[in-house]
Amino acid sequence: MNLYERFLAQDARALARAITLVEAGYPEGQALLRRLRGRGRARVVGLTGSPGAGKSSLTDRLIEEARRRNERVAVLAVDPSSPFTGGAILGDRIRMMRHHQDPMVFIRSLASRGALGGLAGATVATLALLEAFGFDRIFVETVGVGQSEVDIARVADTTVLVLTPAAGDAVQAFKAGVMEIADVFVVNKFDLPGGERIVQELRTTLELAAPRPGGWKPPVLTAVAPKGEGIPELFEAIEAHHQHLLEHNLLEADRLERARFEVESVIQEWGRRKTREGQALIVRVARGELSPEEAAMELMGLPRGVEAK
Ligand SMILES: Nc1nc2c(ncn2[C@@H]2O[C@H](COP(=O)(O)OP(=O)(O)O)[C@@H](O)[C@H]2O)c(=O)[nH]1
Ligand SMILES: [Mg+2]
Repeated sequence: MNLYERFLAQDARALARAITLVEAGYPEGQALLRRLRGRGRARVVGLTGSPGAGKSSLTDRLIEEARRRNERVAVLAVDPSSPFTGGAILGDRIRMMRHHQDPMVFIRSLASRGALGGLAGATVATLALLEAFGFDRIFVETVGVGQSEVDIARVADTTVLVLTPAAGDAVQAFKAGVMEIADVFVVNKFDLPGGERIVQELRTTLELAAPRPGGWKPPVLTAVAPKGEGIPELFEAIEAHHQHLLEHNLLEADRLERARFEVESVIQEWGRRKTREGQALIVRVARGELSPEEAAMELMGLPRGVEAK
């Protein structure tokens, strides 16, 4: 059997191999993706927040909750901070280790920038593979508040922002504009002092925020991940948001946004590569001999005088 057939036959190793090919940007991966894209449909839940906020610990508990509901679950841990399989991802793996024995749970990390659309592109492509494989739910864990290279809110149906009582965490979120993009807020490490104050700050800020599509009111929840406290409530909030998307016909808009993000990622990565290759043109821009637009047109192989609109 070839890879495509093994994939369709539900061979988990074929899925892992397919992701590796896509992540590395090999044409074989692209070809496979083309045949599989559009199959299946999962509820995609993004978890974002500062390193150490408890995203992996929460995900571990959310997997448990999803399994209790008989869902087939995939987890994608994306680490934009390290080009190699670094410490953060190792920690993610350890925190979710107990699920590795469960054939209905698939855990995978991504850190490579090899794919055509960089790490962001690889993330969306991997989501397509996971959906095609038949997962009901996909959790995407990504580091970074706001400025993350993987703009999780644009690829997930529901975005969960994980905060902690640590001073400055919420302030940072307000600044980075994450307040506008998260659908559910959770103050994890609620066993530490200062939790109640953060919850109040968040609620006040959210009341003043601009209305959301369909009038969604983002809830602010609390959790103590290692003890499993607040997990059923968090899962319910994620489900309520999904229900809201369904009722207001917002899911299709999410998918359009994901496709737009993927195309943008390819263009961006392509631009980056071309710019690196076109050193001679860059030098001429620096000298004032060429305008940046002229250099860009040349790098893209477009005739001069044609403006990118
Ligand atoms: N006290 C406390 N510690 C927690 C809680 N959740 C996670 N941790 C710890 O915080 C550290 C970072 O957690 P992790 O899930 O790896 O965070 P991530 O970097 O956001 O994925 C680990 O040592 C966890 O055991 C919590 O609710 N309370
Ligand atoms: Mg983690």
